[in-house]
Amino acid sequence: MRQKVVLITGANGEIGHGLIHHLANNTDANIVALDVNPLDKSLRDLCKTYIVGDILDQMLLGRLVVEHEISTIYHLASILSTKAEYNPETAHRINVEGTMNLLRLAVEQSQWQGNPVKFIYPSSIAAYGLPDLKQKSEVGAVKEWEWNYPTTMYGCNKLYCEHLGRYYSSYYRQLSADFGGTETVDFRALRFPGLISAETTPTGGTSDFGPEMLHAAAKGEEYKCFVRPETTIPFMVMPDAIKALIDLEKVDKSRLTQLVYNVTSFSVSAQDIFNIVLEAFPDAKIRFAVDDCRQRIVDTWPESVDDSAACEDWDWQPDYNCERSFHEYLIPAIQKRYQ
Ligand code: AKB
Repeated sequence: MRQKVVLITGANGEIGHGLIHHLANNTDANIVALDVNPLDKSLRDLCKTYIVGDILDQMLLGRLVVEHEISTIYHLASILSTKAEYNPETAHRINVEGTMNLLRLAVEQSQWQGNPVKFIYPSSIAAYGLPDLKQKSEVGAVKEWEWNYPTTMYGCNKLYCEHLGRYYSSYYRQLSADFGGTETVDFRALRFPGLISAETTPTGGTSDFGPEMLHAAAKGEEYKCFVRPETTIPFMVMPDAIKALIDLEKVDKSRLTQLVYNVTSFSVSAQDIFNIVLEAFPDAKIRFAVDDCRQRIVDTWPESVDDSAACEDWDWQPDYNCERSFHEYLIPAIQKRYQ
């Protein structure tokens, strides 16, 4: 008998770390972790198995379903917004073709099992694209269907993959004779703001100035913040991001009125983060040195997002506001980590 498992792609990343810890400590899920790099040693004992491999490797994915009955997929693997701009075509392959491979696997698994496989997909505020700073300051909290004009390859990939999720869950092979008669994937996506974790630092994102400022200050390292002080975007700490993924996975499908949900916690400027960091680490060596290219990207992202649909449909509420995020989670944990 094949065992029921939860598949996590991009398991070595920031969200992967938090999610694996959560699932291992709070559920009896058998975790199969997949990443292009060997899984961090600290995570290995928490997983049933870990596989080093590429989501573009069809043979590898084929072998996965031979060996496991996959009930839920957390598809976390992706190339983030800054990194993707250095090689947009490669990013497209990984972010889009990789996602399609997993969606296809999920549909096939759903049909074999006679039950929909849940596909939990972290999308991003990068799916939005505001035309200029005037609009950015005037539009307020954006709703899921507004300003869907991303300017980065990563943002385009995320938005398109949300649509692919809708296609694979409702219209896949819509001309086939048995269309509608078989189970399809149960796709659910979250649009995350910039994420900040006390345990890991991000690589290749453009919201990274927030976490990088904090971690550099705690390590006593110099840091050049690459956006202007007044630059504002929404953020969320990792425990809330994990909570959002878990809550969305758990909720009964009948309560969901859409496939893609904004979630947010607090909106702050780079200057706000600088002030909080300096108060906690008075010797921090941080200065602002704007990188015009990365600034242009952040300028297209909204100052805040409207997460009322998530609040109404599945009772979403972050546990951490700005005050609690920094003073009860980030600063104490980071101080301890780099002591
Ligand atoms: C990035 O900066 O690319 C990500 C994101 C906002 O999705 N952190």
